[in-house]
Amino acid sequence: MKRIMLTLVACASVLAVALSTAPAAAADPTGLRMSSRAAAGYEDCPAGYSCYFDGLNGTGAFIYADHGCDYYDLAGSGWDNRISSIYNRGSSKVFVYTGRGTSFDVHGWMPVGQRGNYNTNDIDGILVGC
Ligand SMILES: [Ca+2]
Repeated sequence: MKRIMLTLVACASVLAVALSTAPAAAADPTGLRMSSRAAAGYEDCPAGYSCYFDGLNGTGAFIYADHGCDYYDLAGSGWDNRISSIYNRGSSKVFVYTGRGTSFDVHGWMPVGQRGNYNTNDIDGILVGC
């Protein structure tokens, strides 16, 4: 019985550590995660995610995506025409689009590990590559 109790305590400790290291996030209608705090710089983008910031140089409110093979339409999310900088800390190339429906264009892309400004505030959608 004592051994079982020790195992349970050990498991609870591991779970507590895992929960405390997860990035703070709230659900967002686009399927992207929305940070609960503003970023002070690119380094606030969690490792393994691609991050999209309202401000230049990785500052301000930001949203992030943790998996590839998904297109995120920003309509109705509060993030349409708002992204000003990107840091791709994920594992696949990221593409950003303007327009939607049957008329949209690739506005640019961000290779893995790269970051930079998109100071046009005209991004309507994000494709995280596979
Ligand atoms: Ca902006």
